[in-house]
Amino acid sequence: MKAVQFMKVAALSAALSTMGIAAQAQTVLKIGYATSPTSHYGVGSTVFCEEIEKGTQGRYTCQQFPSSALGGEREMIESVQLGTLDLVNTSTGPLGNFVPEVQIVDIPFLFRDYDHARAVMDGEVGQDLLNKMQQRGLIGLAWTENGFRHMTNNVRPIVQAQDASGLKMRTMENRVHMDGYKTFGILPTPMAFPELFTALQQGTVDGQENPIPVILASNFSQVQRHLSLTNHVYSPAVLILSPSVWNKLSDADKQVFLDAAKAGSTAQRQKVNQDEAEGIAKLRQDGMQVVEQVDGESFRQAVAPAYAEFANQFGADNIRAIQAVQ
Ligand code: EAX
Repeated sequence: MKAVQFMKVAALSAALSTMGIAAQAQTVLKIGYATSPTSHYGVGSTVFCEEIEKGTQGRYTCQQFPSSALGGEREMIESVQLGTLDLVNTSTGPLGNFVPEVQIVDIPFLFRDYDHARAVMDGEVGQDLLNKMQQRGLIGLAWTENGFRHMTNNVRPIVQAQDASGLKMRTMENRVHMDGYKTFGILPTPMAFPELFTALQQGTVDGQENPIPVILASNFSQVQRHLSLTNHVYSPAVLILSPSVWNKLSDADKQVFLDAAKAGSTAQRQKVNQDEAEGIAKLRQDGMQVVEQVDGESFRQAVAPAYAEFANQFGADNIRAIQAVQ
């Protein structure tokens, strides 16, 4: 009797441990981002998830939390650092609060165009910054993209810097942006992204600034009348993994994750390109008044004096090195 019972227990525990191994063999990673599943962040994250699933033969899969379901970008980065969230695909907006060196890429009018920005982020400067993240408990897998930012507001069309003067604008929780935008005369109001739509709706702020893909995905045309293609700052984004996951990966799996992040980045940037090409007509249809010919020089002149402070903070050589990338 006793022997039979023992055998039963042994068989049961063997079965359980097999199940245990099976359950452990499939890890579901939680990934969060600010906008909808069909937005640029959704497209990039989905490709990343498909690629890690393929590359690890299904040992790693994702559960996606789009549309700020897990909070603002600052909160998501914090969660990834703590290991309560596995991945975040986030703009650099609040990232400088964790990795101060990253703020250099948030300087207004630093990048000439998409080709320049992508070359810098995928080159030595970008790689250095990814390495810096590692020292702060964040594994930067690859630079993705949010896009060049443009201003929207409910007061007047912005053609030159002076038109922005006196407007109360929501900004990201980003010192460099705030310092830069003050030179345009804007009254910067830092706020987490999930609060933004309501703030615009209720008139807590006059306006905001974001790339076309975000303006589209967030239906800002419902609550903002004017859009000006100011291109005043490039908004990089990055796919960040928690060290608690990274440290458990084999070398081969690490490579799969890095390659998947690259593929995700390519897809995300393609979606940004597509939104830039098709989105403005859509926003016009939705009733926005669009200023395409902005006096960029007036903005550049306004921000020029702030470059002395940026040079102090980040090093004139480092800024010049970014500007020199072809
Ligand atoms: O990353 O906060 C912002 O305005 C960001 O551009 C948005 O969360 C997408």
